[in-house]
Amino acid sequence: EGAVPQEYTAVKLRVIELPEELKEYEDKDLFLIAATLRPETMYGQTNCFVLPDGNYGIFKMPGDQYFIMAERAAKNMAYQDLTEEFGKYEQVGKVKGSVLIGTPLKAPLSKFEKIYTLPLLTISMNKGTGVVTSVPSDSPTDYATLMEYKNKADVRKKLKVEEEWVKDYEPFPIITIPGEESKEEGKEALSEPIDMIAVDLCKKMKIKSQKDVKKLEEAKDIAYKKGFNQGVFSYGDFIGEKVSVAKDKVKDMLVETGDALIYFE
Ligand code: A2H
Repeated sequence: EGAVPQEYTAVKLRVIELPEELKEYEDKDLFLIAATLRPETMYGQTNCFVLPDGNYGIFKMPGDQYFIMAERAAKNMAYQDLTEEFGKYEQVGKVKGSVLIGTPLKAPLSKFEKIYTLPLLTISMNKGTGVVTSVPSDSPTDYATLMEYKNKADVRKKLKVEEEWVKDYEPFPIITIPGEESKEEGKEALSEPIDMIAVDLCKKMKIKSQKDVKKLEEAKDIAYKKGFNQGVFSYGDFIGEKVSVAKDKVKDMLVETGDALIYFE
């Protein structure tokens, strides 16, 4: 943890079919809580990630809602006035990440009615909520991981991912990086527009797996900076607006509809 607090948007992905182990939550409002730095990309969600070996807690939150996330996050939320009583949180259960794999969710703003929970082996349980929502068009890690599950039967088998959970899900453009026109009359453009920065980078850098951590680290930085500084929405409620300007509008909208909360750590 650095000296400067990082602002995350904690996005609520509703559990729409319970795994056997969680049947007692049948008539409850139960959510996986994903921490993101890019709330404006939520239109592009195709799946959600958890760490199979991760220990998650189930926490009772105000309004009779139940959040699945790392206990660390619940504790932090307690000191940000997000729980029933300041400084306190109520844990009602626990669940291993592996139990959540394959769980269908309803993700706010996603164009898909239903997305699935998949494994991601590079999740740190000491950051955010330990749950990562996946936007393969704009996050290189998300793209590399989803494509690996779509294309490699052996990886699916090893990580217990069913083809059913990935086969109908493709990244789609939500943010365009405009091309650069030449200043000189009649000269060809300096660069072409890019409609899915993460896809572009993974292809150019030949990233093929969630295990290519070194390259992914580099790609992640480029995607993040370009998306924020140059990106323009091509999908959703703010088409044509710059990401740097409208990012907060999407974030505020998610908070106002009760689909997300602001969380610092
Ligand atoms: B981001 P930082 Cl479109 N372990 O959200 C590993 N990764 C985690 C995590 C954890 N415990 N908690 C959150 N993250 C991911 C969207 C996104 C993200 C896009 C592009 C880039 C990007 C959709 N996935 O992150 O270490 C989450 O993925 C690249 C910076 O705090 C979160 O934002 O900088 C980001 O990493 C937080 O990483």
